[in-house]
Amino acid sequence: MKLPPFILAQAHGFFWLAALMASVQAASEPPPVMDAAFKPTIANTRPAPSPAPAGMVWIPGGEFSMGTNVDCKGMCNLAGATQDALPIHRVYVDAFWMDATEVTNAQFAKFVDATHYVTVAEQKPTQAEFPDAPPEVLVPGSIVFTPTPERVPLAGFPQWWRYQAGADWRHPNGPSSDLKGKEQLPVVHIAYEDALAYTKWAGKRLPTEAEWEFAARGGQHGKHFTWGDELTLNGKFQANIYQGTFPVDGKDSGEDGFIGIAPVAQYPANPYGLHDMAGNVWEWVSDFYRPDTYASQAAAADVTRNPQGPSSSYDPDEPGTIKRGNRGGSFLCTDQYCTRYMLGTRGKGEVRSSSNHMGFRCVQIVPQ
Ligand SMILES: [Ca+2]
Ligand SMILES: [Cu+2]
Repeated sequence: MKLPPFILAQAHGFFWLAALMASVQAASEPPPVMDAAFKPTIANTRPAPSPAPAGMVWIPGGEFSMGTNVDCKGMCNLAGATQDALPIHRVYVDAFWMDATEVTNAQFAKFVDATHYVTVAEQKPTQAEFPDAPPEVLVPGSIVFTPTPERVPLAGFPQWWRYQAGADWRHPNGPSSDLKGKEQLPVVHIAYEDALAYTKWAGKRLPTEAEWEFAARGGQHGKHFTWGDELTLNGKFQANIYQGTFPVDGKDSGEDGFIGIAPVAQYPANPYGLHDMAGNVWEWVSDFYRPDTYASQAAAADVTRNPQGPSSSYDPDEPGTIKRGNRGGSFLCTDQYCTRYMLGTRGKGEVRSSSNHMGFRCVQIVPQ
């Protein structure tokens, strides 16, 4: 019997996609622990050292309210989808530099030219890693968005992803695709260890989840978006997400200016000078994922200082997998289904999985 390729995709941790977008906790779960209201961000006042590292902007650090109480029951009909972002709690992070944009194909190519690094998607999966997979499906590849011919139910196992043999960062849609004209698009098909390898080569590191959210909020507090509380500003989209009937072929209207991934920095920066902290591609953060991280932090201290995340991961939707945080949402996010372009919402990714909406950006630490 020949098993369909998605069996491998599942083995690859594909369920993180389902988990990301499906309900996180049953509606019958008790309400979250006491949820303090948002309080103003108290940014550090230390001026930015100079010169700034190329392509990076200064994030002053400080104390802020982390999390979101956006009405998750109304969020794309996914009850409880943002329970893991509660309670809102106070966190302090030190100052750091952050890439103004997601890492581009051109930047990642320099890294690979210099190091001959081979990403996870380019490696043949081993029988040891996937003992139950038939040998013929153990081929290098990655997960690629595949629009459906017709409307499909936006629940259960997502039908708009396929495990594509030969898909990797150089071949974002499979072997016949390439990067011509895509130099300034964010690199995708990046697993966690791929992002980590790049950051080490660049003398940088991945942001923690708290650093990422502090930076995304741009010194403001309690907003749904960096630009305000409405999805559009003066009728104009401020991020590359998805408009039209999701995920039907030909139905992404591209009203925001882009169908599919956009080159970096096509939308106004947030107050700290960061582009695309909402939409375009998901970004890895360094923390292990647990849905109860915020509850633990809130219970342990009035202000959690420089949190590094829990010491191991746990995702009730997919126990036994190892997951790290993903932030910002992607060009496939839509208010019909998944609005994780909203500030404070959280995503998660199985560390050896990659897809054509998964990228990253780096931070660089300065002596405090
Ligand atoms: Ca778009
Ligand atoms: Cu989304």
